[in-house]
Amino acid sequence: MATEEKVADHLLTDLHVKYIQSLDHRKEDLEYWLTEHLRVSGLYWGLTALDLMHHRDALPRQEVIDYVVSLQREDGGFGGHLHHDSHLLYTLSSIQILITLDAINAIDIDKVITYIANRQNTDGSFTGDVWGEVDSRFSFVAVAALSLLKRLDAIDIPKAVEWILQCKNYDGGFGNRPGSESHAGQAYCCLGFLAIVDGLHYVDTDLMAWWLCERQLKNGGLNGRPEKLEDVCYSWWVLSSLSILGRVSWIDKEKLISFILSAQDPDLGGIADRPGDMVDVFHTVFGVAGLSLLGYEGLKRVDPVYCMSAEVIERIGLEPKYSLK
Ligand code: GRG
Repeated sequence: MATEEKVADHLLTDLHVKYIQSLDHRKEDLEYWLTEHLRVSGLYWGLTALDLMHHRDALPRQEVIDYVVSLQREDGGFGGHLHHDSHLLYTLSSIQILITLDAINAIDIDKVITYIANRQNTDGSFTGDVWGEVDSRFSFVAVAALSLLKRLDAIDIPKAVEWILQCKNYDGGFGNRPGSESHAGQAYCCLGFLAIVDGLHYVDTDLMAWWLCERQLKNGGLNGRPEKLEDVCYSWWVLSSLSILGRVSWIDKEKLISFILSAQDPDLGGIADRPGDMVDVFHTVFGVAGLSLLGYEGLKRVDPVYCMSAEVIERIGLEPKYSLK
């Protein structure tokens, strides 16, 4: 846990690498078992943080590939861990890991495309799994995964756009369903979705960027919606959205950098939601990715839509379709 007395003023890369490497060996921690259902997303967060810090090889490549391949189910989707049911969230994480490791051909790609396409409803929305929860997160996840696999043709894009636009609110933000409150996590999903399908012209850029930059609090941290606490993960959800809109300059970068750095554990590595709290790999990746968007020295450039290193996105030949100002 970070202490108030000891606050790091730079990114503790070596400690973060060791912290991420240690995560698969913490079987005595209750948290290890409580997070089993999202293990593959944890792996994607850890690998992405390592990649951005130039340490992609700090995890055993072949072991990671074999594990991810073993998660593909008969329906073509991926579960969060061995023998878990398929879900779109874990399907995207699996694809992101395999593409980062240049091993996407290790899986049955046609089957995964069928799984994703089957998640689309007739109104254009997507369910996360066969049980039917609908959320704008799942629309983003579907198009992100299909575009990484170059198979956007597998779904009805105009219908998907029509549904996402119903999630847009009068304040410029987006909710998780039509009529739901604007939230920064959904801003990222809906903007990322629109960037991928060439639909950013549907957004009132200045109105939305204003709502997003109002998320910065006096201590430099960002919150996810009005009257809420700051949290390091919004350094990603808010900043990636501002980056897609070309408006990162609308927030105070130095104050945000200091806030993220102050949430590091100066002894054991990892980044927490806010200074003094316990670290976890979710806040570690989104802290590091946020710093990358802020141009923090020594980090690889992150792609603001896919949350993977820009180098990987370029390697697979995807053109950035958003402003990177
Ligand atoms: C490829 C990076 C990537 C993501 C995949 C799953 C997903 C797509 C996006 C999630 C977007 C989202 C909804 C993020 C918010 C996560 C979060 C911290 C939710 C907490 O919500 P509340 O209501 O917190 O508990 P607040 O801060 O509003 O009090």
